[in-house]
Amino acid sequence: MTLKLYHAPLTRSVRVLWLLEEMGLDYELEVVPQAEFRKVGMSADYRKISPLGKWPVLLDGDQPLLESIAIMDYLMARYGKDDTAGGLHPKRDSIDYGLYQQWMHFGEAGLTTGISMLLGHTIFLPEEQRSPAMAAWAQGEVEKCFDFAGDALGGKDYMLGTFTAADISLGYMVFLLRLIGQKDLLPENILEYWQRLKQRPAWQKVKSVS
Ligand SMILES: N[C@@H](CCC(=O)N[C@@H](CS)C(=O)NCC(=O)O)C(=O)O
Repeated sequence: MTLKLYHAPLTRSVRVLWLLEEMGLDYELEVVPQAEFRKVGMSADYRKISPLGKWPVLLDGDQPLLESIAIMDYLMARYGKDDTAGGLHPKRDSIDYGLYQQWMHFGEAGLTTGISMLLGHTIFLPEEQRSPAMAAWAQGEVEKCFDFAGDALGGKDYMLGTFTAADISLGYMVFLLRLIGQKDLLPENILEYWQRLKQRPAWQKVKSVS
């Protein structure tokens, strides 16, 4: 097995790096420095493995794979220790697996529209093109989504009770919102959840790669 992760710190490739560490797999890491992120993303060489110029990309042998959640599912299915990938997901034929999939995908599919609009209209677009109305709408969407996640978390430590890969998916978005100064959109128990997540040994490794 030769796994190679193309990683851009702070981006969704954090999820894959975090999972590789949780699984204890061997992998190569190719890190793009923050300052070169845009330039490398547009380069013809990088576009050969990532046609949209995005991160993450996982190479398994010669095969490039895109989409952080799909890559996580793949790694656990192919290289997981047992039928729960060593406890990183519930058994596939259990009712909990449905709930696990819900949170796994909610972390990306459910949250991306609001978070992308928020990023665009508070950071990425030139100031004169930003719409305060769109930023306010996006904040409302993100807040609604995290109220839902916070209600479901309740007093539990993790979304399914015990730590699973779904916490990596959702946890990355909590990390991102804090990073962009939008922590006020998060309920108190989600902020506490993040404090727990960042104690994990695998997160220490993610944090050390920049
Ligand atoms: N749904 C994709 C999103 C990938 C994505 O948008 N990555 C961003 C960073 S988080 C990126 O590489 N952006 C660079 C660009 O669009 O130029 C995933 O989960 O992997």
